[in-house]
Amino acid sequence: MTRVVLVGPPGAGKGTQAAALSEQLGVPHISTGDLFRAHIANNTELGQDVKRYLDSGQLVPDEVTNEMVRVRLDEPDARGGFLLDGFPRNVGQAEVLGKLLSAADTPLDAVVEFKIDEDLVVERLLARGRSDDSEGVIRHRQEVYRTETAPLLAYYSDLLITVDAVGEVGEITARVLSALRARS
Ligand code: B4P
Repeated sequence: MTRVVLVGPPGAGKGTQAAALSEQLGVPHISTGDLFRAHIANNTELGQDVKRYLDSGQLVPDEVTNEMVRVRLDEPDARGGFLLDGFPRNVGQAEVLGKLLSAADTPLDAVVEFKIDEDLVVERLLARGRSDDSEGVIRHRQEVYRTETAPLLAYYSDLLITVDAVGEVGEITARVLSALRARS
């Protein structure tokens, strides 16, 4: 199981779990959110372009996101597998990913959904306090998740593994690993 997508509402713990899972599975953690934030921190042209989307909790336009991911997946460390965290985030992005992977004859192995109650994550995110973690922006990101990202669950129904994302970080990692092993 080396080509895995993580899906879940904002603050479900995708980034937290991806860090642990990447070590266990020996594949790189590729987070579109982290890639965008690195561009913003380095004040690149792309960073200047995407900052307003992150600050308001909107999705960055697909053409920008898809191209950034295409370049990242082409790097040598991603050729043997990856954990994609936060991408795809809508069906259009999923279609682009499908084409990229089928051109390389490297299909996805699994899509892991982190299931958690929306109100629980608001507390977590407010405690984290990132610049896009104000209550209004969090609620907007949740709405974007429901309308844009949740349809991916049906799109990926054949590959979908749903994991309860409530509990200790280590417990949740163990749940994901055992669900991935059960499928392979
Ligand atoms: P992301 O960076 O993907 O942010 P996220 O969904 O809010 O975070 P995640 O679910 O990874 O939560 P985390 O582990 O950090 O996206 C940010 C923005 O980037 C988007 O709004 C959008 O603008 C843009 N973007 C990203 N990808 C895009 C795409 N494909 N297309 C277009 N735009 C895109 O955990 C959150 C908090 O919970 C942390 O403080 C953590 O410590 C805590 N936590 C984690 N697990 C816990 C547990 N088990 N118990 C208690 N607390 C826990």
